[in-house]
Amino acid sequence: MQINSNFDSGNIEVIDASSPQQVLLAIRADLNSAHFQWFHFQVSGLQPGQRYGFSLGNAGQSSYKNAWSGYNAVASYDQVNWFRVPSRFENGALNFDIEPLHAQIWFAYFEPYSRERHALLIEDAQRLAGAELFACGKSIEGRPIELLRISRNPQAQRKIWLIAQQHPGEHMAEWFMQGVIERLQQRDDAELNALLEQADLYLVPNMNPDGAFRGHLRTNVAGRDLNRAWQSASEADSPEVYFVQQQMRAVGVDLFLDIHGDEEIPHVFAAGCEGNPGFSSRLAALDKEFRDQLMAIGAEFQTTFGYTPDQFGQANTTLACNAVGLEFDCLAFTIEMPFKDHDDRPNPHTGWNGARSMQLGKDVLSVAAAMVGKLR
Ligand code: GEM
Ligand code: ZN
Repeated sequence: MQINSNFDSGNIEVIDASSPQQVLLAIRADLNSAHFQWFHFQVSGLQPGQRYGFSLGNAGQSSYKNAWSGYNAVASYDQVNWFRVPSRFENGALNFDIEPLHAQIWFAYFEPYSRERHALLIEDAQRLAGAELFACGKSIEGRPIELLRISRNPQAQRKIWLIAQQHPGEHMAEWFMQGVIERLQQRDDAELNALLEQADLYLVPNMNPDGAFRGHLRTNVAGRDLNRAWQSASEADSPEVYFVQQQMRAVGVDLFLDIHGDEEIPHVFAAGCEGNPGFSSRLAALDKEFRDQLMAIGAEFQTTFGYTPDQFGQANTTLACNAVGLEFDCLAFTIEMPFKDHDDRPNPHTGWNGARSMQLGKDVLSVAAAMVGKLR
């Protein structure tokens, strides 16, 4: 049996693989950071039908150690079809067993979104969705931070921004963006065409390519949490945020969505910028309407569970949602998808996954279309 994680978004360290029924593993921390939770590794040389047991022994010291209860690991024999493997968090370790159907299998914290798939997405956006590569920043390790613009009407007044995967382990975020870009390829979509009559879309499908490639959970390679860098971004240690902020200031923002994943809460939800000092009754009404509209169209979304709303004036403005909402006096959300499942409509076989993330991206465009005329 061989265990490998030396690949795009791979993360595992083998502690002791001498016993196939109790393979002892550990998750590696993000570079220059203590954060860890994301794992992704390949096991080959398996005997189909024999039972194998895997134990992530340091799960209890991970960034969100309470998130392992109720969590089931994802697995795939082909890296396309991913399914959940019953997992147990016990004695500080995440344990799961399998009697594999094939000689090799991949395990991950969530359905991975690869750099190869990202490159294809950027290509399809330009070739099939009419996007232009409006600008391109660079991560610390020199990977591109693509800013795509979809502009179908030169007179369009509104600027709608979506950025994704500031936290590199939250792979559901770029799946969401693939849903957005797939829908933009539909030219007979009346709702979408109405949106694009009034607004240009600015999309950053992946804010943290270095962290995604390295199998990080939370930070870039300088160890910075990009979603705490929006008041102090620098070209040295957070060029990813620095670049996007520059572009936002040049273009303007009328609606901002920051796409994330959440380790603990088994539901899809949104966090707004209600704690901002400038959070007016206008923005409060738009915030409520956005949520109500997303529920009304039957999206996998809910408003019962989520983060505790910030008290007025208590927002942490180092976060993108709050920083952008404040600076541009605009409607702004952090959109959160679960690493577990959306328990309002559970799917025990897959849990929350890439396809459901994509559908949410498509649904959010419908709400943007319904609200574009009210953003200012
Ligand atoms: C979260 S955003 C946290 C927002 N909290 C409140 N109370 N609004 C983060 O960056 O910690 C997003 C995420 O990591 O998914
Ligand atoms: Zn996040």
